[in-house]
Amino acid sequence: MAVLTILRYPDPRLHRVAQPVDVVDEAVRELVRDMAETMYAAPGIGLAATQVDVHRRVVVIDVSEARDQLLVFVNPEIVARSQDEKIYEEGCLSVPGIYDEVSRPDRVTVRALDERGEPFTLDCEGLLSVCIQHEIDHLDGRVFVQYLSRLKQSRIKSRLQKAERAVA
Ligand code: QAP
Ligand code: CO
Repeated sequence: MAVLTILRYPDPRLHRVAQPVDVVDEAVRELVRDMAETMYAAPGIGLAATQVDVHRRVVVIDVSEARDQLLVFVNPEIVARSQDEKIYEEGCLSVPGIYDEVSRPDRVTVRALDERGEPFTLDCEGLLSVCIQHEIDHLDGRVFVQYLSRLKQSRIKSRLQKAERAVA
């Protein structure tokens, strides 16, 4: 097990499109374990492989209060979304310290493989719905700040670049 390095916006590698996993083998399960350890250590509620510079379609989520309900999604796909949208204040481990409102479909149905390669379908609402949509966006190379105005995006970029220089 290992805590992996999380890429920080505006790293261009966050905009790469992840490739589907063809076999859920031991290497994929090791990636899942490392991603879970990284997410819990952060701490965060969701992490996509893209954020740890692995461009494969793998997501881990735990929105439980007790942090003991890990959800693993390999090759996740949204197969249905509600017409009505909801606004939620989002953050991201790749955009530390920045939170802003994003509107997304209120409910989604997701199809994916679990860590054994077994297909499952999950109806998601509330925080889980926001989180899985946010994480699938990462796999498609999209970061939540891209839903904000150009002005906000450039402010966030300079803030994070300044913070990067301060630690360097
Ligand atoms: C995505 O985000 C998400 O800025 C997961 O300083 C967020 O785990 C989905 C975090 C909100 C739905 C709603 C962010 C930790 C964690 C930070 C996270 C930070 C430390 C973000
Ligand atoms: Co994120």
